[in-house]
Amino acid sequence: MLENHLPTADLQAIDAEHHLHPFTDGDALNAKGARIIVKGEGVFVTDSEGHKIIDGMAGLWCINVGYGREELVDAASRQMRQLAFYNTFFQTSHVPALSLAKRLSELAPGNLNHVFFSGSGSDSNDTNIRMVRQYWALKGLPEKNIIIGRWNGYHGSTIGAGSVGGMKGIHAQGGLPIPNVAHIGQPDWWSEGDDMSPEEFGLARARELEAKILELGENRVAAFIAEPIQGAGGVIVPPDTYWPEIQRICDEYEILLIADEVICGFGRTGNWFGSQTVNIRPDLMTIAKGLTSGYVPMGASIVSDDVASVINSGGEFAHGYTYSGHPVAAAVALENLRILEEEGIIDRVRTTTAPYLKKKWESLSEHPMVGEARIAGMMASLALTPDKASRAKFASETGTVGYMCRERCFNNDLIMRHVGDRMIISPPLVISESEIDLLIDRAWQSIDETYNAVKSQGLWQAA
Ligand code: PXG
Repeated sequence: MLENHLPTADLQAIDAEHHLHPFTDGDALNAKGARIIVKGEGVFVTDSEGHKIIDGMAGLWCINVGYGREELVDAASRQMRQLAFYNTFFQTSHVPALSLAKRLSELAPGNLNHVFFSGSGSDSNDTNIRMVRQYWALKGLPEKNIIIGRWNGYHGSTIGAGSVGGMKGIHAQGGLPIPNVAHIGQPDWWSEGDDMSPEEFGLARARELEAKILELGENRVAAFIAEPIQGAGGVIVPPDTYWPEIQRICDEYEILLIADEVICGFGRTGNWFGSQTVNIRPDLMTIAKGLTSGYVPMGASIVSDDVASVINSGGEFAHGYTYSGHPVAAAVALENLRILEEEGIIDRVRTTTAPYLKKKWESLSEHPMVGEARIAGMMASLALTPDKASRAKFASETGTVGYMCRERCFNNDLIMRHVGDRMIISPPLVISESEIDLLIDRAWQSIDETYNAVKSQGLWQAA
């Protein structure tokens, strides 16, 4: 193999010396050494030792059109030559940003016709927090400022986004949550549904929103934020009863609905947006990741005619980012959207590859250690369990078995992540049927190796 880099050990030493990693136990990683990824092609990445790994996570839920797309490279370089940067603050605009805003308005459902650009999903959710509060303030209701999120929901890790998210580990560090944020339970039937049917549980969890609104007062609640299908929380696909009831409650109590589409957007669930898959009518949508297929950073909020007209009528909205609508990012996004559309990638996901993956993925539940196998389009999860019938958790600390499985996947050249003792995938949308077969073979082998290790290490015990 041709190498254009230092030996792995040297790269790891530099990384350990100077690079602080996100969401990482630094000392533990530095003792072990990071795996260094040097190349991406299609649905595969290659590490510095030459292992070709199938990327079951699409980078980080983002590389929807796959690695190595020359069209995106060309779009970026063309735009850099033409106009590498200009801002959109002081009464100026530029062709890539306005064109992308128009295109997103066409693609987004309903009356979502206005786009506020940012650099990431976290930024966009911070924008949303400020925008919904400003919306109600401009309508003369400044007290209607509480945002309700969900425990185990993920909306990013800035102070605002981390606050409306429901990850307790994030709240525990750095003085979160901000004031006027509340949380309700997640629709995770497998772990929390007890003796209810999934349908009953879906309704019960949706009605927690109503109860919370009544507890806080309708005049205090600005918005509800949720992912159509939770991603980072473990690919939690809600029961069918959940979303219709949430939509009813938002309508009835005049609560703005923020659909966080950072993962679900741009084809992940087999439609352009997860909101279409679960059939909801959000007032604001958060997007990032698949917007540019991760080639360059970009996020945005797509908001309704009503939200935009209220915000526009209120004088200056004192908010924005240097890179709001960055021309290079916008040019790449436009090209990425063209590829998704013209190659029929989302249609193929919906009609062909997602159904194929579903059949294969659900077959993994024949393994003795796999409880439920859940899937929506191209995002899927497995609950690992020592007892399927009772949906038992392992007696070991949560995540012990999941981590063992993740490590075995990595050794078997498959990137499959764990969230606690759930295994999750979210492959590039361009994955082919034969690549799905490879992914599933490696997943089964890794689960089986984990199972043998769990048994031999005395971990096959229910909590
Ligand atoms: N909303 C959702 C639904 C996300 O999944 C964000 C917002 C924040 O986006 P940025 O661009 O600020 O990271 C995300 C990000 C994981 C993992 O471990 C998931 C995300 C980010 C990092 C790790 O699954 N999602």
